[in-house]
Order: sequence, then C-alpha cells, then structure tokens
Amino acid sequence: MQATDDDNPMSRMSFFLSQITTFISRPHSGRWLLLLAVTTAIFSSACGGGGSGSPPVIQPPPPQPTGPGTSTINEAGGIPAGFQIAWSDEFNVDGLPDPMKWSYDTDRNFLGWYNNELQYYAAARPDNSSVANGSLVITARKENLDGAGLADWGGQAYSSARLVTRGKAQWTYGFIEIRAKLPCGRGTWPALWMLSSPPQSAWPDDGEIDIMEHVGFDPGVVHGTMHTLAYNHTRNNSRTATTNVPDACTAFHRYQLTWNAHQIKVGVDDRNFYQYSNDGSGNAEWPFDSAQYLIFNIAVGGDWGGQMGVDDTIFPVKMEVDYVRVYQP
Ligand SMILES: [Ca+2]
Repeated sequence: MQATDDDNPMSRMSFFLSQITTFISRPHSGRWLLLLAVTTAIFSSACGGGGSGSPPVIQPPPPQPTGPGTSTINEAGGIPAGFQIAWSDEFNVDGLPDPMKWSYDTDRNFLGWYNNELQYYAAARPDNSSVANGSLVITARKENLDGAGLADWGGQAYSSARLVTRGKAQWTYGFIEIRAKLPCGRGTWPALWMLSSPPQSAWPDDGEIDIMEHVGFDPGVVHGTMHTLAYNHTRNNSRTATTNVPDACTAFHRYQLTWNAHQIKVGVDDRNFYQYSNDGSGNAEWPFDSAQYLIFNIAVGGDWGGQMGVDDTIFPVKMEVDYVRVYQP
C-alpha cells in the first residue's frame, strides 16, 4: 500500500530515511519540487557556476526510468480461462476468522505502526474482526484501550485489525478475487494487499502488491500499486494507477489481481485498470517470482490516510469481505 508498510524490521537508518523521503514525496504537497529547487540551488552554488561571466550551466534532464512502462490500462479482466480455485474463504462460519487460514499482525503495536498510522491492531478480538452474515467484518473504532489489559498496547486511540495469511497460505502467481465493501470517512485507509513471505523479508526489495487501497478523504478512488526496490514511494516513482468506484463504500465490488511471470494486472469487477510488467532486468524491478501472503486491514490516519486529518465522528467503521478466492491454472 503506498506509504503503507514495511512489514519487516528495517534498520533504524533506513526507517528514518523512509520517513524523510515519505515526507518529501507526498504527491500533492509540492515539497519535492521545493526540495529539488533548494538542492539545485545548493549544487549550483557549490559545484558549478564559476565566477561572474561564466555561461550558465544547463543540466540535462535526469534519465527517465525505463522498466515497467505505463501503469494505467483499461481492458477486460476477470478469471483467466482454465483457472480453478486453489484456496478460498467464503466466510460462512460465524465467530472469529478461521484460525487455520488467518492470523493477526500485531508486530508494531507497542512501537507504533509504519507511516505514523494511529491504530492498534487487535488479535482475535471480535470487536475488531469477526465473521457474520457470510462476511468477514473488520471494524475500526475510536476507543479508550487503557485498562483493557492489552500488553502490547502502545497508547493508540483507535483499534482495528490486520488479518494475514502469513505462515498459513501463500502464492506465487494466480488470479485473486476479493469481494468487499469498503469503510469510508476521513482518516480511514483500508487495504487489500500482499507482501513477500518469510524467509525473504526486506521491504521493498521483495515486492509489495497492493490490490486495493482507498483513502477516506478521497472517496470512490481505488488505487492499485506495486512497490519494488526500483519503484516505490520513498523514491518518488511509485508505479500506481487509480480507477473510480463511486459506491465503493456502500456496495460490494470484486477487487482483482492477475499475476504471472510476465505481468501483474489489477482490476475491479472484471475491468483491469493497472499493469506492471516484467521487463527482464532483474529483481530490483521484478521481485514477483516468489510467494506472497494476503493482508486485509483498516489503518487509521497515517502519512497518506491522515493527510486531511481524522474525523472522529465516523467511528466505528467497517470493511466487509464476502469472500476471497485464489485461482491458479
Ligand atoms: Ca461469503
């Protein structure tokens, strides 16, 4: 998820660096241009220019990235011919999510979550994750958790859940369809996405697949993104695309990933809007030949989701997932 997550421990330095680069790389802030101007000024005065009378040094434009090419597409998608269901959860059994399929990522509760997100992710807590009426329901709440007896509580004012198939199910290639209805409201940041399975675990080197992201201050705009070592938000060159799903928060839609050795496509309701291609140049641009696990979560606030603040009157908010189905040839 853009600016969402390093699911793995990063060094203190790289985390610090990512915070700085995240700060300067927000797409609408103009900070990057400002930094570029300042940097250019510094270099101009420090490295070139010479004395008065020297001709101005005209810098050539920086080389443009080659690599995956255009991200935005508009073409028919859906289940590839001949694919069969290899794994699924229809969420038909009420109660906590099936422990054979799901666990809870709570790794950063005490230290605080990446991207300055504001939530505490509860494990096996029905208030935040449950199955009812045929759907998984992830609920984000504003609540006082002080005194709730949560040993890893880091002082957060919001609770939520981050369900993962990590260690239980993972896939390399395939077609994945998640039928979901999203939470809305300013400050919400729901995501349906994937990260590389251990033992690899360096972000973004091992790749991140964002099938669906939505930020509540920009309702109805669904984002698909791949993060790699060569292309990610900390380098200000994310490969991303958006599509409009005006009723994403009031109706179920099918969020889809088509992934093979040559290309990844992301779509909604059998219409692909995003592609990321393997140009054959290696792992920095294409780390997507090894297994990834699924992550469903609602983040609250954070560098992206919280750009316009958090509206505390919206809570509780919920994301409902009718099913997730993984198809393979
Ligand atoms: Ca269902």
